[in-house]
Amino acid sequence: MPQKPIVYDAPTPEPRATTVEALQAQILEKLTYSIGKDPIVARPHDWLAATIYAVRDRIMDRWMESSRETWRTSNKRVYYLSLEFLIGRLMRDAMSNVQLMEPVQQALKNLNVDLGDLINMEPDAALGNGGLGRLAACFLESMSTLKIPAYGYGIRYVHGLFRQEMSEGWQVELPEEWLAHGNPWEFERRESAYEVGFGGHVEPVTDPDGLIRQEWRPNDHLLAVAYDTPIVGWRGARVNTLRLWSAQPIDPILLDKFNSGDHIGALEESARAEAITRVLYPADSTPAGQELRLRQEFFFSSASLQDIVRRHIQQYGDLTSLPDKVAIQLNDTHPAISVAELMRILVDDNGMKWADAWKVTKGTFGYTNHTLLPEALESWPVALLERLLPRHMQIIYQINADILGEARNRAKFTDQQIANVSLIDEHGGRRVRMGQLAFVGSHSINGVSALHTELMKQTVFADLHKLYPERINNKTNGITPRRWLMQCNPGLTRLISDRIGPAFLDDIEKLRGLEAHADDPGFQSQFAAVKRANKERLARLIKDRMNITVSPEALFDVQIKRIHEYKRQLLNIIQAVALYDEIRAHPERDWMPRVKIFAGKAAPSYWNAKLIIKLINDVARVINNDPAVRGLLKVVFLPNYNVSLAEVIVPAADLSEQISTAGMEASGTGNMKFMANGAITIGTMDGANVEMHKEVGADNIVIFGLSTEEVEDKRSRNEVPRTAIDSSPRLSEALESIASGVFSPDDPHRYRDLIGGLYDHDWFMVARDFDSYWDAQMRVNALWNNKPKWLGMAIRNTAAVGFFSSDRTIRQYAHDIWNVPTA
Ligand code: 26V
Repeated sequence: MPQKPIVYDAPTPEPRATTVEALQAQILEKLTYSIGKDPIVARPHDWLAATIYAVRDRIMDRWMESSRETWRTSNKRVYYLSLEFLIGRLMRDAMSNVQLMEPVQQALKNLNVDLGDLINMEPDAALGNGGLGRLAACFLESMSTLKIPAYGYGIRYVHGLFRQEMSEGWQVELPEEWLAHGNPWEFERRESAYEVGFGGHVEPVTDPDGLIRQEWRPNDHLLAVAYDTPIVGWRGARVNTLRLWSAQPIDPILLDKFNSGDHIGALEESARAEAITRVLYPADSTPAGQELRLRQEFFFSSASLQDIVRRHIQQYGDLTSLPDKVAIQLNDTHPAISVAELMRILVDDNGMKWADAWKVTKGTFGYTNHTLLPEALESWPVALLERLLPRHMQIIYQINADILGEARNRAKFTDQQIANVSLIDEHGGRRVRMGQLAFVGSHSINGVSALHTELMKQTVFADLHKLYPERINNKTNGITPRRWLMQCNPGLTRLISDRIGPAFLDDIEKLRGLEAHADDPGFQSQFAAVKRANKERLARLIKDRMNITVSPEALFDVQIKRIHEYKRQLLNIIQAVALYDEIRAHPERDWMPRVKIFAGKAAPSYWNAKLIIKLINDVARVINNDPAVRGLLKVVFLPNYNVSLAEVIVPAADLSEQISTAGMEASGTGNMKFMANGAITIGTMDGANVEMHKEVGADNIVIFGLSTEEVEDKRSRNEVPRTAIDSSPRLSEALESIASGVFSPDDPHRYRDLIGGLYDHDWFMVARDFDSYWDAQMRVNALWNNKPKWLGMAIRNTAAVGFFSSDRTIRQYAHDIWNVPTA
């Protein structure tokens, strides 16, 4: 029988007042009684913590009400399982979403504290690598905004993504200490702790009623302890929970070992347990089968499923109704082992029949794919899975037998097709393909842009798509307009509101109303003034951090994202070199000043990506210090790219570089952030750029380069890049200067192999897209020189961004995949 939660009908506390006076008094109270600091000696950190506590209190009431409501109404819950949540700072987001920015600012001012200073001191929670993790964070905020009862489940990494520093232009990685001063946003929930097992063996046991079932007896256990963070929706619509798991030894004081005198052994054991949640893996150049990574994946999947199942049983009593009341979304394949774990829970722990359990499993899971790059598709050696998760390996074999049977008998697949849909990759050492596992265990498999979804059907999942043609669907990514427009660009938000009214704050598609004002000179000059102020702020940051002077008059040409060969920062920096040559060769021409701004981290083991960072810095040093350039071109690489830095750079950008090799960027979401903030995109027909082109119109975006089909064609014909290079004197000259050491006199051969790759295979089509890119950049120059034209385009970009709101994306997930209502 369902165990209803205890009905508590005694009074609950009065909601906290939100007046300036109340806030001021409470910040002081928190400082004194929660932090234990006299305001006279309080440090900025203490004020930050006190302010967060005061804001947090005002979120608690809504948090509890949200959860009470879900219990009361028996509404379906959505669980978003993700190994990454790149949430960044939370204070401004929370304050802004519950309309507390102004009273808190005033309250602090009365206390002689500057809110802006505090905002900038909050550590940036970098529990993710890039787009996939940031998407998860935007989705959480949209789910709260749309009043969907939802939980994010992930890992509470002690160290988020590494901190990047520069040493003579090379990236060096340092540990990120985001928890050093504690984390006032999180609540440790010791009562929500689960055991997670590893290793051991499987034993058949006979039930009292004579049925034989398998029982997994792990030989290694640890504890998953929950830490909860509130996620506030726009106007406090709802507050959902981000629940992150931390690993601890089962017996935190390891009594047995201590009592037997083995103090060191006890400490070793606890360090070993805690190691699981110590670091986030930086998406590496090869996802080598690190055992610890697999342990992380199972650890958080198992803890999350136990939590979900416990809550469901508590409310509904049995597990057959799981798909009606629970939707679990797998963010990429990282939680894909959940498919086998849920089967184990249903069949082994709850005695459900295999076929029924499989129905429940498929009805519950949805899987989102985020990349087609073969080297990024996860697979684990069978031997490793067998050792770490012996029962799950058996279950995977059983699932595979069922699927292959279906493929052979129902679909009449050939041997090659059978091999393609198999969960086991038999080439060179047997491995379990996590993409295939996630696919067959889900009722919905989605890509993240229209193009990417089409390519999924044609490539990685072609045969699975033939077997299950109704499963693949598209959900084009989105970004939350709260963080990426309203909070990071209050100037633009105010301007828009003054012009078309505030309705767009609640319905972002209303931004379309701006189109009517795009060519209005008065509005254009106000728009330009906002951009100018944002550029001045970024110019100050560049001066402070890099001691480089850039003029806010110049075109700010920005490429900020993970450094990867397919994203082609190399193409961008080669264009800078060619421009440098051209400016010196033709000083008489009417050049317009341009600043190329780069930021991004490279995976520590990804040599070419790190070399590209070094190249950008080498080129920057030469160009920035050459008097012949007369300041017409500057190159800046800003270290330690993260969410907070993006929030300063994006509103200041004029030109957004989205120049991946066609077919390789699943979606991109940075592209959407720039669009919202009135930057013009220079980009390839890749990922979501294709849909941006459609939404904003061909006249308001600068497109160049090979199409997906052309890239595919050149690759399949093994076409040599030589001709593209030889026929372009501009490109040849730039490549020769880089390869011969013009920018690296201390080590003239530094870039020989990097550039050699372009002559040899040019897998990413840098050489073959160069001329087209150059021409596109010259079109950008012409547009920039026509200010009314440029501003009209920029405004039309903001006006057309509505479709790329994560509210739209989440509505589609809710409607098509999760079957839950939205506000
Ligand atoms: C991972 C790896 C790891 C090993 C080698 C190279 C490589 C290349 C890419 C990746 C990314 C894996 C998944 C991912 O982060 N995808 C990103 O997801 C975003 C949100 O859907 C999307 O906007 C980006 O286009 C996509 O790259």
